[in-house]
Amino acid sequence: PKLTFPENFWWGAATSGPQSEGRFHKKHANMFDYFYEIKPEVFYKHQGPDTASNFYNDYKEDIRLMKSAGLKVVRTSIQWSRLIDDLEKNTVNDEAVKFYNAVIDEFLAQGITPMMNLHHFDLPVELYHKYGGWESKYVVDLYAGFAEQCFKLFGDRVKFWFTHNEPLVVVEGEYLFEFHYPQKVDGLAAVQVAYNLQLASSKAIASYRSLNLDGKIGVILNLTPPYPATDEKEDVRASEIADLWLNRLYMDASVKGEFPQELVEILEGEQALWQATEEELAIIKNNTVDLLGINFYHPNRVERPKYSPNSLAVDFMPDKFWRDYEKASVRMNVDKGWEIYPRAVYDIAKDIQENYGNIDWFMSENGMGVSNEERYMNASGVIEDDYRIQFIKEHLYWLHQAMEEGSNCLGYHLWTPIDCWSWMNAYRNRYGLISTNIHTQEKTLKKSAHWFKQLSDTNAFE
Ligand code: BGP
Repeated sequence: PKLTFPENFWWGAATSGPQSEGRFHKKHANMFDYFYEIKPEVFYKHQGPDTASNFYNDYKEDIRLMKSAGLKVVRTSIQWSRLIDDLEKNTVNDEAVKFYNAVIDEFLAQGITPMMNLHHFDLPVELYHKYGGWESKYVVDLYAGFAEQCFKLFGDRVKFWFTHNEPLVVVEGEYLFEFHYPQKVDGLAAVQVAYNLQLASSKAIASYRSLNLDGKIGVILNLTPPYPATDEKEDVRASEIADLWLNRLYMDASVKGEFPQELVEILEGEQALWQATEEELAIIKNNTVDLLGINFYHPNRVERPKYSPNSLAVDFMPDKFWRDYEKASVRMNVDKGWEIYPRAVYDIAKDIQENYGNIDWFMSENGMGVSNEERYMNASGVIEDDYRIQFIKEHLYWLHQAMEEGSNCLGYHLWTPIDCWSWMNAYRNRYGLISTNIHTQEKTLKKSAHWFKQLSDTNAFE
C-alpha cells in the first residue's frame, strides 16, 4: 500500500559538530578529543576525531549533497569547544563565528532548514579537569552562558534549537559503563549529573525565552522503550524501574517540569537524591520544552538484575540486561548488536500522545549502522544499501500508523546525512545516505539517498 505523509513533513537527517567538522582550528579539546589523545587504542582502528568527515573544509559541497539526497531539514551542533575562546569569560572566537555563520547561511541558501544542538557529548575537557564537568553547577552556568551566545549570534536565522543530545548517554558513558572519558563508575555522581544536565537544559531554555526570538527550543532524548523479557513479576518490575531511569526522568522533567515522583522516592530511599534547591526546581518547572526530538535505535528487553551491583545507580540500569538478550527469533542489526524492532516507534508515539500531552515531536535519529559497507558497492562505486531503505520503510510504517491515530509527529530524521566519525566506533558503523571515503574524503550518494530524495519529493512511499 502507498503511505502518504503531510505536505510539510520534515524529511531530514542528523549529525553533530564533533563527528563531522574535524578538529581544524579548534582552540579547546572536548572530552573525546582528549580521550583520543590519551588512549587512542580504545577507538576502533585507533581512528580519532581529527578529520571526522571534514565538514569544516567541505561544508559547501556536503550541504549540496545533502540537498541532492532530498533533505529538507538538517540537525548538527555548535561545538562549545570551538565557539568559545575564554571558557570562563564566555568570549567568542571570531573564526568560529565566521564558520558557523557560513554554515548556517549555506544551509539557508540551499533551502535546507538548519537545526542546532548545543551539546553532543562534547563538553570542553578543561571544564571537567578543573571543575568536574557536569558534576558541577558552576559548569551548568557556564553552559547556559555559552547557549546564550549561540542564541544571540545565530538566533536570527536558526529557528530550532536543542539543549542536549542524549543526556542519558553522558550519564551512562561517563559515570556508569566506562565507554566515555573519564570512564568513572560512580552511581552517586551519575545521579547528580543526570540532574545537572536537566538543570542546564532548563537554564538554556530560560535564556532563550528571555531573548524573545521567534523560534522553538527542545531537547533530544534517546528513548529505549523497555519491554519485560518475560511476564514474571521480577522482570516486569525491573522494566518499570528501567523506564523511570532511562526515559521518564528526562521526559517528565523536560515536558512536565518535574521528575517522576516514584524515581525521586527510590533515590531518596537510597540516600542518593541530587542536591536540588527550590530555586532550581522552579527553573525546571517553568522552562519546559516546545518540542521533543526522539532518537530511537533499539528496544530494551529487561530482565531482573543478575549480578550484585557495586554502585547504587547501576542497580537501576538495564544495560547489562539488554546486552545479554539474544534470541534466534529476534532480528538483529548484527553489526551493532542492536535488535531491530520498528514497532517501538509506534509505542513511543503513543506514549507521547497519552502521557505527555501529545506534544510536538519528531524522530530526530533513527538509523542502521553497517560495518564494511564497501562490500555492497557496485561497479560504478555506488553502495546499494537496500537493507537501509527497507529499515527506514519499516520504521516509517509504524510512525505513519501512530500519526493516523493523532500523534503530532512533525518529521523523520535519519542518522546520518554523510558517513561520519562516531565516538568509540570511529568509522566502523556507516549510517549515511552518502558515503565517505575516509582516505580521500570523497563523498558519493548511496542508493538510499536517491530513494530518500523521492520520498521527500513525494511525501510518500510504497
Ligand atoms: C547515537 C548518537 C550519535 C551516533 C549514533 C550511532 O546515540 O546520538 O551521535 O553516534 O548513536 O552510534 P555508533 O556510530 O556508535 O553506532
